[in-house]
Amino acid sequence: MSKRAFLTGITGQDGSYLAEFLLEQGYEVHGMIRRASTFTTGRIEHLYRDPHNSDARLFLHYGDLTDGQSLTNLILALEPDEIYNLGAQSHVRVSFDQPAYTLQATGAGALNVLEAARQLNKKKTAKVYQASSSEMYGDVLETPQTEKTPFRPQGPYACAKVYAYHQTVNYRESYGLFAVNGILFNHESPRRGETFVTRKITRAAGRIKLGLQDRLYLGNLDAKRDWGFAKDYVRAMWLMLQHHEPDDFVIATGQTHTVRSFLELVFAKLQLDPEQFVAIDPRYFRPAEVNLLLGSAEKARDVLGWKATTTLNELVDLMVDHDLELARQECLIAKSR
Ligand code: NAP
Ligand code: F7E
Repeated sequence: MSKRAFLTGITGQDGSYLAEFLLEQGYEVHGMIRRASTFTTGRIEHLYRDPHNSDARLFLHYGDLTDGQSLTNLILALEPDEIYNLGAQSHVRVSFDQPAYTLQATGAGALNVLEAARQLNKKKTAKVYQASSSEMYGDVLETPQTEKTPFRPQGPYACAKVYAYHQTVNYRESYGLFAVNGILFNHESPRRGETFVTRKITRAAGRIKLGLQDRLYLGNLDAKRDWGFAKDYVRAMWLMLQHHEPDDFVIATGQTHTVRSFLELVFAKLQLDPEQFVAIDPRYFRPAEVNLLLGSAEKARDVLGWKATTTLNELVDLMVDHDLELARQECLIAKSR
């Protein structure tokens, strides 16, 4: 019989790649989605099958991480083998505007998932993956950052993730739950949300190239990030739940680059000069900045056999090609009007 996975955040970047990966592995996949006034399932539409069709292996259910009761009901009814908690208010800048909501969704939401898994555990063992973040290292206390580096969070999002991290360890140690933290460094893709810096840059560059836009406003260009490819990273999530014992792992490329060098790489690929099109807007600065992230994924390599396989240059190619094509489609639509 095929294994059953339950995902929160299935409509997000990682949720879509993980659902795709799990379906390829033969899993039955259940995703929780939020009710919204517009469709939010664009990233998983290509995976969705008619639920009345007996071949269907992807099922969607309404719920919300802040609604612990409905989440518990769902998990108890579905009895999944694996639970991936990818749902979160995941935008760092937004978390400064909505700290309490971020705590509810990103911090307490994770507790709701763990508590539901603990209740299910009385009947059936479910393994839990918690989407922890390099953002927890904040004002970093050592470089590169490893599983042993202490956290020094720099904003509401990071504080909420640190809470969720510790609860995951707590449920593992107190109740024997198979619960793991994947401490993932930034990972990007053509499916990355358009308000995160990499995608904001590739999307704008494609539009500028085709004359659809003439300016790109950014914030701090000096911040350094360890950027990998989301598709590589969801495999690591799955590997953590296949390991014989629950443990926490850093997932990173081991390379770091400034936002400025990412910008220059993208613009150079399209023969554009950033000086001509890019301006700084202080609205994009954060009350506290995380200046440098650089991860060591040595433990994941040694224990799980995982390592990043996509270079930054290849990642930029994937994103630029995708967003140039998107801009071409915009041009065609504009012409046909
Ligand atoms: P994302 O694209 O922003 O997706 C977030 C997902 O969470 C969406 O499906 C969103 O649903 C859902 N969500 C938000 N609030 C929710 C709530 N209250 N209840 C239920 N679902 C809710 O994020 P991502 O990049 O895929 O990241 C996945 C997870 O990894 C997140 O927890 C993020 O914090 C964490 N993480 C990401 C990175 C990274 O570099 N990408 C690195 C480390 C950790 P809607 O579609 O309805 O908004
Ligand atoms: O910012 C700078 C900004 O928003 C990266 C989330 O997935 O990764 C992500 O968080 C850097 C920061 O990602 C703009 O100040 C400059 O230094 O793309 P970002 P993030 O904050 O690192 C971590 C690991 C997560 O867990 C999060 O969920 O870029 N920056 N100018 C800008 N950032 C944005 N968004 N927009 C700008 O215009």
